Amino acid sequence: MEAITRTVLDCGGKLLDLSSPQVMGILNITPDSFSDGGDCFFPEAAIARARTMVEEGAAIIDVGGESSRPGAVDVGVAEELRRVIPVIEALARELPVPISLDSTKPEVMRAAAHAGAGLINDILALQRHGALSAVAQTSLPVCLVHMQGNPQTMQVHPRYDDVVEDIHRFFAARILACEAAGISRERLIIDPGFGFGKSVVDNLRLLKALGRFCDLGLPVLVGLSRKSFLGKLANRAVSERLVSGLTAAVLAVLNGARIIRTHDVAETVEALQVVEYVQCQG
Ligand code: PT1
Repeated sequence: MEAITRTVLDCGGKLLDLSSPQVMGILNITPDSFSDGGDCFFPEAAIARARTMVEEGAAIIDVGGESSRPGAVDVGVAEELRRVIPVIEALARELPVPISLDSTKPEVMRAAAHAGAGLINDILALQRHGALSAVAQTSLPVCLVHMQGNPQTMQVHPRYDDVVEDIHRFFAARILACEAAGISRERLIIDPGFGFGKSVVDNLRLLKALGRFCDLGLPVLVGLSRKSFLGKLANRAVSERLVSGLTAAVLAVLNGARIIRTHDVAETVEALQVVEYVQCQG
C-alpha cells in the first residue's frame, strides 16, 4: 500500500487532519432518507443535530438534500437549494469543522461553496454535465463516489467483471478527468460507494480489498452505516444495524479507509479510538 504523503486537506480554510481516521457525520435534510428521513427536515433540528455530532467527535458534517438510497426519487434544483443552503450557511459560520455538501448538481455545488461549504461529496463522481467545471472553479476538496446505474435502478442487476478492478479502473479514469478539468489530485478523495449498484458479495469483496484503492494515493472514504447489505448479513432492520456498521467501519479503517461516513457518530468515534490506540503501539 502506497503511503498517503499528504495528510491535511484544506477545506476552504478549515483543515481536515487525516493522519488519524476521521468520522463524517450524516445530516439528511430530506423527508425520505432511508434511516432517518424527516428527523432533520427543519433547519433548527438539522443545526441541533450537527452540533451534537461535532460534540460527539465528528470531523466533518455531510449535508444532503436528496436521498440516494435504492429507489429514491429525484429532487429538483430549486428544492434542493432551499433545503441545504440555509443549513450550510449556518453551520459553516457556527461550527469549527468543515461542512460537506452531498449533491450531484453543479448549481447546488456552486451555491454551497459560496455559502461556506468546505468539501463536495458527489455520488456521481462529477459525471453530471457542468459538475467538473463547477468544482474546478472552487478550491475545495471533492469526494468521488462510484455508483453503477442510478439510485432508482442500481440494485436491480449489479454486474461486474471484477468488482474491485472495475471500480479501480473507474477511479483512475475519473482522476484523469478531474486533473484535465483543473482539479488537482491533492483535492481528491475516493469512495467505492457501498450499496450503490452492488450485490451483497460485491460489497463484501470491496470491503476486503479496500487496500487496492489506497494504492491510488488518495484518501479513501466509506459510507457503510445502516446499509441494506449489512442488514441482509445479520437479518436486521435499519434500526438494528449498529453492531454490523461498527464492525464494518473498523474493518474499513484496518484496510486503509481514512474517513468513515456514518449516522452513528459517537459509537464510531469510540470504535476508531480503540483501533488507533492499538495501531499506535510500537
Ligand atoms: C456513501 C454515501 C454517500 N451513501 C458517500 N456519500 C449515501 N461519499 C449517500 C442501502 O443499501 O456511501 N458515500 N451519500 C446513501 N446511500 C445509500 C446506498 C443508502 C445504499 C442506503 C443503501 O441500504
